Amino acid sequence: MFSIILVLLTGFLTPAIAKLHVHDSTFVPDKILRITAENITHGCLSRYSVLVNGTAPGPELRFEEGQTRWIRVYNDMEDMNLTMHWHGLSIAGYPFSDGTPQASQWPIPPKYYFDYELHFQPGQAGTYFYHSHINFQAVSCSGPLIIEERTKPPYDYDEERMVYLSDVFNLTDGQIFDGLTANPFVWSGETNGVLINGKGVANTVLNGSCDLAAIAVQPGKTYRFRFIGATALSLVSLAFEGHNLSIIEADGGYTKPLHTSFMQIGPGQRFSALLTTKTCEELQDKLRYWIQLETRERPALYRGYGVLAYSDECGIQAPSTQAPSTPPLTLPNTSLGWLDYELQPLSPNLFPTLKEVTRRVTITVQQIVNGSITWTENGLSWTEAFPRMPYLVAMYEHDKNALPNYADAVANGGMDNRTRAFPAKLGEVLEIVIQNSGATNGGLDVHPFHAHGAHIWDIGSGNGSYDVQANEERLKSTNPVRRDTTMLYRYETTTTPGKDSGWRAWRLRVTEAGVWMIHCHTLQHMIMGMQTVWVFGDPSDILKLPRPRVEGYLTYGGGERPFPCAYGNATYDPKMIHWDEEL
Ligand SMILES: *[C@@H]1O[C@H](CO)[C@@H](O)[C@H](O)[C@H]1NC(C)=O
Ligand SMILES: *[C@@H]1O[C@H](CO)[C@@H](O)[C@H](O)[C@H]1NC(C)=O
Ligand SMILES: *[C@@H]1O[C@H](CO)[C@@H](O)[C@H](O)[C@H]1NC(C)=O
Ligand SMILES: *[C@@H]1O[C@H](CO)[C@@H](O)[C@H](O)[C@H]1NC(C)=O
Ligand SMILES: *[C@@H]1O[C@H](CO)[C@@H](O)[C@H](O)[C@H]1NC(C)=O
Ligand SMILES: *[C@@H]1O[C@H](CO)[C@@H](O)[C@H](O)[C@H]1NC(C)=O
Ligand SMILES: *[C@@H]1O[C@H](CO)[C@@H](O)[C@H](O)[C@H]1NC(C)=O
Ligand SMILES: *[C@@H]1O[C@H](CO)[C@@H](O)[C@H](O)[C@H]1NC(C)=O
Ligand SMILES: *[C@@H]1O[C@H](CO)[C@@H](O)[C@H](O)[C@H]1NC(C)=O
Ligand SMILES: *[C@@H]1O[C@H](CO)[C@@H](O)[C@H](O)[C@H]1NC(C)=O
Ligand SMILES: *[C@@H]1O[C@H](CO)[C@@H](O)[C@H](O)[C@H]1NC(C)=O
Ligand SMILES: [Cu+2]
Repeated sequence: MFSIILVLLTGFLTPAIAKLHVHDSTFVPDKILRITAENITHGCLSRYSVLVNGTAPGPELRFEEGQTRWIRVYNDMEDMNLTMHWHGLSIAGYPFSDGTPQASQWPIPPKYYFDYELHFQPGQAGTYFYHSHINFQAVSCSGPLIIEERTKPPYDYDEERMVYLSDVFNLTDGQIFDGLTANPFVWSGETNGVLINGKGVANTVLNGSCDLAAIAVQPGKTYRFRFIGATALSLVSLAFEGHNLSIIEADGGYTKPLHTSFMQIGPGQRFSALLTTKTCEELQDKLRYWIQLETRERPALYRGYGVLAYSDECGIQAPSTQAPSTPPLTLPNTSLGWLDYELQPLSPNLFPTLKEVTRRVTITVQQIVNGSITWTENGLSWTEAFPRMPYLVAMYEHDKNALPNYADAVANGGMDNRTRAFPAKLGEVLEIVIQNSGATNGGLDVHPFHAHGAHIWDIGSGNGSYDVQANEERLKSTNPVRRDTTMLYRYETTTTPGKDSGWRAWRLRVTEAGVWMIHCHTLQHMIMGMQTVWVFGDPSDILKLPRPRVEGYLTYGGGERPFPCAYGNATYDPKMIHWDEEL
């Protein structure tokens, strides 16, 4: 009897552990990111911030679709956890790589590192970014992530340029987090400045002492501008003096060209647009054109600038950059429903029709003001502090208390209250309606909603309550695009408490098994509870490998443990699964 068990055990364990890869010095990650917390000057303001390789934004990462790559992320901080999320990428099949703390993985403890294995599915070429998913870290701990096509992009252009937008706050991440979660509640303060490519002026008058972003261009060329909304809070309206744009990509998907004179970019959104520069003749004697940006939907308006700087090959002398004394451009007020029902995919995208929809889930969001201030989704909040362990880990632990109950969830409009998770079966076609409603004090806000895991088909937005038939009429003769972050607007600034007041709707084919999040991308709102967790597929769909192979992923790092560990440190080489070999 004993020997049978021994044979069974060794027969089971030995090959299993042998198939783990030791990431010792012979393992060379494709990219390395080192995360520190340091004092840095952003836009003339000194602040203690979380940085990637010592800078904000962090270094650009560039990969090709079809590749599988390893990115090592070192948490060099003394006292803070870390995860890294690859915003917009669909990485089903690589279950512990999505970087959501307490959803798909344990955070990386201080002085540990984690090797993220990422696969860039064909068809995903486009503009993304990476950012920490912990507390307020993403205000500075982020950087561009570009996926290139293996062959040629579908549009011709000469070169690329980046417009990476980020916020600067006076208070530190820790002060902001503490205030937002305190009773009485303390607000973070408004943004102190929106930077372009890490440059700009925080809350002071422009006077040249603080560098503006200068984006160098040459006459007579076509540029692909990549816009990345890495702001924490700011919904940004932005335009180029004397130049229009043609949008060709939204959130990693190519679109038919759409002409526009301005951009409106919320936290988490990305776009590409073509910009054709003027010829020497058209330039006449002007080599510098303002890029003007303004925040929207906040009590204070921040206005900032960058410069589109032409080279002087036309024989004109470039003047020094003088701050405009009055704004050169008039940017539009919030354009409600910007691009909705208008933007079209470049190629057919299998849009799920209303007939195909198997279930509608409405998430009503509401702010509860009662000393503390929290955001609720169908009456409940979700933050990292809620689950005892990450949902993916709980599934391996067979922790019945942590597994969402599908029947309960369906009976309760989509959410299982006990685990506060939204489970769905593979093959379902969901219609997800995010419904804005008046706060307990009547307030309303705007929210950039972001979906992890798979791109959704955006079916628009509107005032009041969602009306299926009315929206179906509006969708006629449109071709919805796939997105991962779209805006829930407000159509008035206050209303009756609890009254439906604006909606955003999506359709989603549930194909990617895993634990994914859908949340507002305003970092303050996330900390205040505006997040949901979705579990796609049954445990048998999600748990592709049995224990003990995944054991190293199941405990928060550090300490002695009987099994190999997937998190490494200065004295311990992690033992990891190479998921690409298993699929
Ligand atoms: C980040 O810094 C590390 C060393 O500090 C370096 O090895 C790595 O290449 C840098 N990463 C990028 C993407 O530049
Ligand atoms: C950052 O600056 C603050 C305020 O000047 C100072 O108290 C703190 O010690 C500095 N921290 C580091 C890590 O240099
Ligand atoms: C880091 O994460 C672990 C696991 O979730 C948690 O127990 C711990 O309190 C966190 N540490 C900090 C400093 O937030
Ligand atoms: C940030 O601090 C500066 C300098 O003290 C102050 O002028 C500004 O009003 C502050 N901004 C915010 C949004 O709190
Ligand atoms: C301009 O910059 C100087 C040098 O940093 C600073 O002392 C001054 O206060 C700034 N002026 C304004 C109006 O912001
Ligand atoms: C930009 O487009 C607007 C119409 O959308 C047009 O009125 C304007 O002349 C265009 N400007 C340039 C520089 O092409
Ligand atoms: C924006 O809205 C304000 C207030 O309704 C109005 O006064 C202003 O003219 C509007 N600006 C533009 C550019 O439409
Ligand atoms: C305030 O509202 C939150 C969210 O509904 C709730 O958890 C908390 O108990 C309430 N606090 C008080 C003092 O009513
Ligand atoms: C789930 O929680 C919400 C909000 O607290 C409540 O309204 C609802 O009745 C609960 N549903 C179930 C099935 O417990
Ligand atoms: C949205 O609907 C409310 C209630 O019907 C109305 O008061 C408000 O003017 C509408 N807002 C817009 C922008 O249409
Ligand atoms: C490094 O990791 C190993 C395995 O988790 C752990 O036993 C050890 O205590 C860690 N060392 C340090 C310095 O944290
Ligand atoms: Cu929000």
